[in-house]
Amino acid sequence: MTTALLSVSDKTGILDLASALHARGVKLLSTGGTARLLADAGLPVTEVAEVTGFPEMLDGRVKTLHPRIHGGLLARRDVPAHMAALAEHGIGTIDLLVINLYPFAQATARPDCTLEDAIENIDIGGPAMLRAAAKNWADVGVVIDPTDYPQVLAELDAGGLSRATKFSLARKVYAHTAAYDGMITNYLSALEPGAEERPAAVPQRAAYPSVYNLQLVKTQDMRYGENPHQSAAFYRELKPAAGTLAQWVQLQGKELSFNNIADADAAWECVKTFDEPACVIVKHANPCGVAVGKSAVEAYLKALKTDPTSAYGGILALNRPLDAEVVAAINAAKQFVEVALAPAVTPEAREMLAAKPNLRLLEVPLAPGGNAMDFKRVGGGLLLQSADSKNVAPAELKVVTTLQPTPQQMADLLFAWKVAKFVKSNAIVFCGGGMTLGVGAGQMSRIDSARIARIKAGHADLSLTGSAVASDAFFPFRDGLDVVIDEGASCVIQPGGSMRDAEVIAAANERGVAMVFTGTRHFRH
Ligand code: 93A
Repeated sequence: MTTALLSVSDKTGILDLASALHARGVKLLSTGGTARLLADAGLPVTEVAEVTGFPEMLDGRVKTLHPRIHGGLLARRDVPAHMAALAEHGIGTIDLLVINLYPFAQATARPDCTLEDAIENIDIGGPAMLRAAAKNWADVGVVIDPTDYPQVLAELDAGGLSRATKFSLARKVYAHTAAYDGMITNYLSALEPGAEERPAAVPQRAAYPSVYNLQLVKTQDMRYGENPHQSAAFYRELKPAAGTLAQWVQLQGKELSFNNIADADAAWECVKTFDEPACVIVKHANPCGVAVGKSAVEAYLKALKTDPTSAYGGILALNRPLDAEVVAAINAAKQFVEVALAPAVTPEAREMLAAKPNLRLLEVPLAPGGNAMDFKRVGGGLLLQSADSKNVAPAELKVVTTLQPTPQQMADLLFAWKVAKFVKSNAIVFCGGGMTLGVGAGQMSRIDSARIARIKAGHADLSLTGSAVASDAFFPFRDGLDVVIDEGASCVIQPGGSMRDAEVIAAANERGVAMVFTGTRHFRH
């Protein structure tokens, strides 16, 4: 008979699994809390304490740490001496292990978590059993992820778990225990200095953000990285945050490349920030056209107008369903699209896009939220910061000039400000009528970004006269402001906060433009 040991902190779904195992003739072993739950539901269950001959002790710190458990997990069924040792000591094999660990992440996420709480939430016996079972993967199925329950049951019905399944379950285990120990390490090293000297029952705060929730699984090897001589893979978070790109479903097209994913992310993060129908076209990590409209197609046509040359081969994101009208507009414009992504693609649009087998088409669930953390690799280390999820609130806006922006100008300024956040610094973005008119990105000088934005508007036959302009960071001198006004800006939005704000405000007043401060900077590197 197959024996399963079930020991779970999060008991969601465990009763269903236990009943299903019982119905298939599997003998159930379990630790205290889990055993009680199964027994209360009328399932026959043997407590681990009965097997070990020891009660759970030391407040539960020692439950399963015993040769009668670890022998049953670690004995190789194909080594006669192992089986003889089990027989000699009256130890039964354990063939299936279902575990989820003490909730260390949830416990330490609570603001009132003390060092003592954190320490008591470090699971010892669970990881020991997991590592034992995963080491003996050929003989023991080991399950940590409830989404694997159905497959395990199906394979049991078909005669037993396959080697491939057991191996893949074991691989998941080591990723899991490594991440679990990693989050303990991160928690302890992020504590404020001297935490060990304070009473353990005093809530402890992290001195800096911790990466401890990051659990990654490799989902895709790529043909190459940013360049063909680089190798690359995509690692997806085990639980990506709502609204993030990683939840994409690819409907058609070639495999996504490294640059496709990076650019799709930039486009998605930007398009998500708009409530009204919006379209963002990205090239090399920068938006080369952003627009809002009454419909997806209107937004697309406006976004394309900003810089049709750069848009060729770009990544196109919509925050509304991609429909037949948008596809017809793409076809009419003869725009070559590398990747298109939207919360949904209508059946007509899918049919039309099937004629473009190279176009990678993605559906990404649109939901509020996003990444909590942002990372940047540097030589020998990792820079970690909370994500730039700040959206300026109306109360934070300060008109600093004698001239007040009109409601239309204010709408254009806020649109430009949203876009500037997604343009590499130094960012200068000219907008008007719900679309970008010129985007100057990634220059070492703000003045050059302004000039480039003007040049781009010229190429697209767009006039900057009367436009609204956003600058991702303050103007350190009046010269940058003078350039954008020379190019045609009638109103400006910027963080403010320069030593020479007075000089810059005086310049705006002198030249008769309205200027708004946001108090927030949006550098993006
Ligand atoms: O305190 S422990 O590290 N010592 C153990 O021997 C042990 N064995 C299983 N924690 C241990 N567990 C964990 O108990 C499991 O990983 C699981 O998270 C939890 C289930 O306990 P219960 O069934 O009593 O609710």
